[in-house]
Amino acid sequence: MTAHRIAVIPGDGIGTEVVPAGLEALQATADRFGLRLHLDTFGFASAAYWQRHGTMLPADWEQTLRGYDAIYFGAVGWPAVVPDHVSLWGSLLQFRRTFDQYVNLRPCRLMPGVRSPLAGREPGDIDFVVVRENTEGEYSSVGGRVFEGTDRETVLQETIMTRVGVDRVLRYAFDLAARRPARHLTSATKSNGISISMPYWDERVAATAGRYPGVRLDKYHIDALAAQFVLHPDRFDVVVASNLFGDILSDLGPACTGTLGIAPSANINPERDHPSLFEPVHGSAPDIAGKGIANPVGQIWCGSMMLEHLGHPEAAAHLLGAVEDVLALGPRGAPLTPDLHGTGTTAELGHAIAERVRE
Ligand code: GGG
Repeated sequence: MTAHRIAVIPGDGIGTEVVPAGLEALQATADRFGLRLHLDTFGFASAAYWQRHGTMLPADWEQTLRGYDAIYFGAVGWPAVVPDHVSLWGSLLQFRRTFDQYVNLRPCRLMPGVRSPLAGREPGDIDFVVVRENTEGEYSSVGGRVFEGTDRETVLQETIMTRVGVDRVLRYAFDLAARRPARHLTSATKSNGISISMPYWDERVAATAGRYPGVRLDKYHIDALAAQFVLHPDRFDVVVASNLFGDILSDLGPACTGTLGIAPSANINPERDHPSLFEPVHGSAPDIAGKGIANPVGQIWCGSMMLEHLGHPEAAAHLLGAVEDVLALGPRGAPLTPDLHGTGTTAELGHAIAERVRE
C-alpha cells in the first residue's frame, strides 16, 4: 500500500471549517484507491497560536514540516488579533520561500451546475490556469520608512526579480502550455508604467519563448488583462504572471466562474526537494467564519491537486470528478453552500462529495 505523510494546517477562520470537509473527501479517495495517508494536524500558522506564543510558527517549524510529503493548508489571517501582513509574512510566505515553492498553480474552470455572473457562459467555456511566480517579485520585504511622523515621511518597498527566479517560473508555464491542447500562453505585464522590472520580465518571456516555437504567446498589460478576464475569459489557456499580478488574477478568474469558494491552488516545488503546499485561493473570511457555510470545494479540489502531485493521477481525477458530479446537481439536488445559491453547510457539501467518491 502506498503511504504518504501529510502535514495538515487548518490555520484561521473558515480554514478550520473547510479543512475537515476536505479531509473527509480526501480520505474517502485514499480508501478507494488503496492509498495510506498519515495525517498530522498542526495548530501553528494561526491567530490562536500567535496569542499563546507571540509568533506564528515554532522555532523548529522548518525541521518539522521538512519531513512531510506535502502540506495541506487552510487559510491564514485574523486581523482582529494579528495584522494581516504579520500573519502572512510570519507563516505562509515563509513556507513558500523556505521550501522554494516557486510555482503557484491556480486553475480556474467554470464547473457544471455553477452559474457564472458573466452572461451566456457554459461549463467548458472557461478553463485556464494562472501560473503565479511565488517567491519574489512585488512580494518583497526589502524597503523601509524614514522620517516617520514628520512631513517628510517616506516609505519605500522594492520589487525583486532575479534571472533565476523569473526564468524558472516562465519555463514551468511554457512547459505547461506546451502540454495542453490549446498551446497558448498569456503573459501579464505592465512594462509601459513599471519601467525597470516589467520590461525585464518581458525580455525574459521573449527569450524563453524562442525555445517553445509550438506555443502561441500573447502579452497584455495587467489593466487590459483584467478587463479581458471579465469580457472574454474563454480566450485564456495558461496565464503567467508575477507574484502580485498572479494573486490578483487568480481571485478575479474564479469570481468570473461563479465563486472564489471553489478555487484551489498548489504551491509547488517542482524539483521536489521540499514539500509542496496545497491551499484554497480564498482566505480566512472572518465575515462568514463560524457560521458553517463556507464552500469546501476549493479545499477539496486542493486534495485532488495534491494527489496528482504525489503521483496518483487516477485518484486525483476521481476526486475532481466527484466534485463536478455533485456541483452539477445544482442547489436543488445537492447541499450547495450559499455562494452557490444553495442552503447547504460546509459539512453537508463535503459529506455529499465524499459519498460520491465512494459510489
Ligand atoms: N488560503 C489562502 C490564504 O490563506 N490566503 C491568505 C492571503 O492573504 N494570501 C495572499 C497570498 O496568497 O499571497
